[in-house]
Formats: sequence, C-alpha cells, structure tokens
Amino acid sequence: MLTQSQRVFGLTRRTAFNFVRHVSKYPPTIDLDGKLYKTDEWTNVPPQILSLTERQLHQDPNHPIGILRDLIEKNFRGLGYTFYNNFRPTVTTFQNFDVLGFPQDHPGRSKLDTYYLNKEHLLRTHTSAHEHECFQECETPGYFITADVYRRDEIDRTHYPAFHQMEGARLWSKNTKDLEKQLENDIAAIPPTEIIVEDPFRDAPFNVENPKQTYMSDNEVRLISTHLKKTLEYLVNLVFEEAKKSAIKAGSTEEYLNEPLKVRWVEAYFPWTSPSWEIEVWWKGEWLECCGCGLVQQQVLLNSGLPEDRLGWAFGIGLDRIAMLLFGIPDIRLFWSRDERFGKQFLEGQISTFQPFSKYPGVRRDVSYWVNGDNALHTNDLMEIVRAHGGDLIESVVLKDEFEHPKTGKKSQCYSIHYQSMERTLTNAEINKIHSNVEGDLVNTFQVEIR
Ligand code: FA5
Ligand code: MG
Repeated sequence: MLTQSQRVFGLTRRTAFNFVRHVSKYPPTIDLDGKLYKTDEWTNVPPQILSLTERQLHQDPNHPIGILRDLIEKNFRGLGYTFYNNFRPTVTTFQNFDVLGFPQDHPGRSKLDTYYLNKEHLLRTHTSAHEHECFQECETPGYFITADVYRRDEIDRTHYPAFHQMEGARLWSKNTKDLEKQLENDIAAIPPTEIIVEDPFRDAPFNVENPKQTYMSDNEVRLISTHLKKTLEYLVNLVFEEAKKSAIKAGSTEEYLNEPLKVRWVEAYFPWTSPSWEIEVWWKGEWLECCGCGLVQQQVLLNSGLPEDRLGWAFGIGLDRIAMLLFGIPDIRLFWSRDERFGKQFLEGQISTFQPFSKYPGVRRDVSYWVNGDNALHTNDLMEIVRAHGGDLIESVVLKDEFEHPKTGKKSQCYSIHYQSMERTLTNAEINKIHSNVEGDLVNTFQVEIR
C-alpha cells in the first residue's frame, strides 16, 4: 500500500516528467556507457550526437584519424611519453572546466557552445578535460591523450560537431640536480627540423599580458617554453612533410611542395596555462591555426596531488583539419561516412591521397523568418535544428541576410542551407521534406514567423 505522501509524490513526479518530456524533447534519463544520466534543464545533447560517441575513429587503425594518431605516436615512442587513447567522452563540469580554472562566466560553459547530458555531465569539449587524471596517474615524464571532442558549432566544410584532439604534456621537478642543464639536454634530444620559425617570443617568453608564474625562474620559463615549442615544431614538421610526400606521390606539382615549411607563434590565453601560445602553419597561402599550448598553471598540478616542485608544459592539437590536409580530404563530414568507397581507401601506416568517388550535386534552400522578440534564437541553436533534421546531408549553413524592419522593429534573418550528400544524388522530394521539418521546428521551438 502506498502512503498518501508517496502517492502524491509519485503522481507529481509523473506529471512533471510528462511535462518535461513534452517541452524539452529529452527522455527522463540518458543511458551512456552503462551509466544513467538524469536529464534536466541543462540537457541539450541530441541522439545523433550521442550516437557519434560510439565511433571512436581515432582507435581505428585504417581510418585517416587513426593513421594520423599512429604516425605521431610512432615518432614520439621512446621519448618518455605514455599514450592514453581510451577515455570515454562523458566528463563532469569539474573535469572539463573547474579543475582547469575556467571562470564561472567563461563562454565555453554555455549551453550554446557545449553539449550537456545534465547540469553536471557533458561531452568533453577538449582533451584537456583529462589532464587532471593523467597528471595523477602518469608514471613517465610526459603523456599524450587522443580522443573525440564535441562542440555545438556552425556547419561548413571544416566544422563538425565532433572532432578529435591530441593533448600532450611534460613535467620536470625543480629538485632535479642541475635542472637547467637537464632541460638543455632534453631540448637537444628533440630531433631537429628544417622548418622556418617566426617567433618573436623565443628569448623573451613572457610579458605583462602573457605573464610567467612566480614559482618559476626566468630561465626555467625560457627553457621549458623552448622545449614545448621545439616539440611542437617537430610534431608539425613530421606531419606536414608527410602531407607533401603524399601529394607529390599523387601527382601534384603545386609550388608549395618545393618550399620549406613555415610556422609562426602567436600569444594566446588559456585559463590553465601561462604563458600561452598558438602555433600556426603556413599552408597553401594561408595561416592555419592548429594547436594551443602553454606552461601549466601550478594550481592544476597541485589539484592533481602533485608536489610543489613540478613544472612543465601542455598542448592540445586538433587532428581533423590536419588529417584533411594530410589525406587531401575536401569535407570534414567524410571522416564520419560509412560508405565503403571512403573507408576502403585508407590502410594502416599509409598516408594516401583521397580519390573523390564523385561530386554529387547539391540543392540550396533558404529559410527566412521574423524572429520572435521574446525568444532569442542563437546561430548555434539554428545549426542544431538544421543538423537534427538534415544530419550529414547538410554541407553548410550561411547567414545570408539580416535586417530590422524600420517601422515595426522586428528582426528578420535569412539562412542559406546547402544540402549535399557525399554519397548520392538527393531528390527534390526528400529535401522539401527535410526543409519543411526545419521550418516547422523553428516555428515550434522558437516561435519564429516564416516569411
Ligand atoms: C583547446 O581546446 C585547448 N584545450 C588547447 C590547449 C591544451 C591549450 C593544453 C593549452 C594547453 P582550442 O579551442 O583553440 O584550444 O582548440 C585547439 C585546436 O583544436 C585548434 O587549434 C584547432 O586545431 C582544433 N579545433 C578547435 N575547434 C575546432 C572545430 N570546430 N573543428 C575542428 N577543429 C577544431
Ligand atoms: Mg583556438
């Protein structure tokens, strides 16, 4: 027999769930990796995104992302690193943000940018989410972590809501006998490269805007920064030299193939490193941002239970855009394709140039509407709705036009959606259906008025 209060509680709860389910579109719980996550007002991860967490492309030895990981790991074996490749993508807000010193109001924490399972759990937005546990566990001087990461983002050829990062870190102890000599030896042990480096900060690695941490001496900062930068130059060089070799093998005679590789260092900011930088690579006439890095904040090391004498660096490099260059892959969606004509082209240990199977025609459709003044519609929300209905048939979404009506003050937006499949020709009928679902969802969820 139920008591009166249990009956009331049960009833209230059921009603509440029905209500939540209707409004939020999410089930009461999400079952992921054998754990149940109770959904709440923070939940915003759609089923399609959850299903990507099963792919683990970086662990597939015959997939371009797996081949790239392997290429880098192979060249760092024997240099004192442990390799972690098995971390599951769900982490806590503590792991992804708090322990790294993200301020409470940092935009990265926003529901607009991040996929939450609930208030406390999210799909990691970067591999730095595992620095804390690796600093606790790792028994070698350094480590690498490769994993899939997730961000709510725009849609085009180089952006996908899931991509891959490789994290690296390396520590020393201040108690090492003659630490500076040791650092010099470790720098000398990094294989040299022919790369052209633009680095205004090499000899003066810190300043007021990009400060050093007070527990390190000036010379320690200079030496550890040099070790970090030479390590990344070595990494970038080995990948891009492979990219050139494979392009030449595929018959390319473009001019850039005869030029030495050029990189530049720019100052950056990350809450858990100081000083911090990004490395950019000059590739076919453009500077390509590929990696953030810096000297790890001592507080992060202390949070991991390490003693006060530890000091060192960390970096996080994006793998997908580099793999696109390395394998000549024109669209980031292809990595997720299950089409055999894609998968069969790549083999463990081999850098080969992608042979497009065909360029299937696309269909462009605009969606124009008046925004409901009480219901802000952020670009990332629109992208999510388009993605929910169009999935991998969406090649890009671009804001085409935006204006305010001079009399009514109403805001109008027009986005141009390019539907295009990597695998087949689309029919008008199927695009009409998807497009009207997109419009319907915008009306239901954000009360826009289609024009
Ligand atoms: C980070 O994610 C930091 N965790 C990097 C880091 C690690 C800094 C350790 C300091 C110490 P950022 O958001 O800039 O930083 O991303 C790092 C790299 O991931 C970028 O340089 C880029 O190569 C790649 N990246 C970022 N967003 C995307 C995206 N939407 N699609 C593909 N690659 C991306
Ligand atoms: Mg960046």
